[in-house]
Amino acid sequence: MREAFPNIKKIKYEGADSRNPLAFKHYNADELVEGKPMKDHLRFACSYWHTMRGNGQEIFGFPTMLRPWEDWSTSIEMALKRVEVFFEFLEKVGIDYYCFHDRDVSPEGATLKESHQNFDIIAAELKKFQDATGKKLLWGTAQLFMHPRYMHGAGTSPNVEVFAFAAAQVKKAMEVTHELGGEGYVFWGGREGYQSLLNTDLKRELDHLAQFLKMAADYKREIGFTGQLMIEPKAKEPMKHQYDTDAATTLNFLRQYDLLKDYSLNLETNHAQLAGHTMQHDMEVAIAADALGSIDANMGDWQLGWDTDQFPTDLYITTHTMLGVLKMGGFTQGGLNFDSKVRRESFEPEDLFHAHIAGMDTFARGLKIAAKIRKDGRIAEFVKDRYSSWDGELGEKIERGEMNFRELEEIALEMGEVHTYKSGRQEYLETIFNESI
Ligand code: XLS
Ligand code: NI
Ligand code: NI
Repeated sequence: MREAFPNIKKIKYEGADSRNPLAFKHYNADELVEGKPMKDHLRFACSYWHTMRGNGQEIFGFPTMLRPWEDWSTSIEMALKRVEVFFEFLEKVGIDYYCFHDRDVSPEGATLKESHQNFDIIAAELKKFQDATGKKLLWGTAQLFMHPRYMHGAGTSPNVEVFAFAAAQVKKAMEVTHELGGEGYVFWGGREGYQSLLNTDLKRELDHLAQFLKMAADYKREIGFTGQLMIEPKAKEPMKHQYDTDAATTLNFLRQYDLLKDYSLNLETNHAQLAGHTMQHDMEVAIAADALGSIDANMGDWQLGWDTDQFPTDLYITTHTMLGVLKMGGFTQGGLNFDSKVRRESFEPEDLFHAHIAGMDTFARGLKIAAKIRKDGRIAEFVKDRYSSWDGELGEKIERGEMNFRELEEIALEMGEVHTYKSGRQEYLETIFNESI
């Protein structure tokens, strides 16, 4: 096949002074940060759905994307051709990992059996290109939200036949992810929620979802798949309410059903924002529970209440994100998956490169700034000092669970009043943060 991006060569690092739009200014894959190459800190992944299947269509407008290799059909031939284009893209942009849904890469057939067969053909092609290029699968997933059969949910459907169908689809997607050496498997419950509580048995739906996830974890063990299983929280859209609302809600669900041993979280920046949080907040919550598996890197727009999936170009967000990643000691099987799409006005093939370069450079800077803040140490030192009263005998005894209310009352009566207060110094800390940028 003729190259899909004939005018674009492999993107190189040229440094901050470069004016070449098709070069990295900050992402220098092998440059060491805190003793580790940037590419191993960041572990970028490209999402097949946005990059290969996004056509720019939205509710008020027809497709806008110019994709010379596309016939926009659902034929197997087209699906095979897309794989080739995708790997050319990965090679040229210098991204080592990718993520997919079963139905992004291969067309749905007339029956489940036919869908499985289509998927096998494409999986073999993906394997061939992985072997030839050394590119790897970060995670796979099953698309359980587009087809009308899932209108009422998949694992939470009121229709048991749909539940069975969804289980079969996940089983197959997990097998293929395993065959392709995937490092993870994600559950994003786009339809696992409700539009109205008038027609919903919430308790029963949550019980079913837990059963679904339990069977998935059992099957993972059965086939010897060693990738991590992850839930991707999202508050809403397409449903009015989604059960995996945010990190804290999802962790509570996993704990309640004893699933925390098998599942971690795949957090998405835009989803944290939809829940009314920052990504930094959801990351802190997940890290505190030792359950941050991977990240869908993008960003939303604070003026809009939906999942705009923009490429992450906000330095504050990428810096906070990388501070969290460094704090937890880096990814193991996770990475930064660009669950991001070009704006429908950015319709040329070349825009796919500009968008990924923008996201990669912004994350590279976020990483360097985060490392600088850590090296500077003033913020960490401040936080440590803020809690220093707990480092004395009283604090240690309380933390060890060796005190009771009666004893504390005695101490408080003796004190008469609290006399030592320290400022929170928020503005001072924000200035240190800004100095590092
Ligand atoms: C949608 C989700 C989806 C998941 C994978 O909002 O982000 O793309 O990442 O199903
Ligand atoms: Ni996502
Ligand atoms: Ni999303």
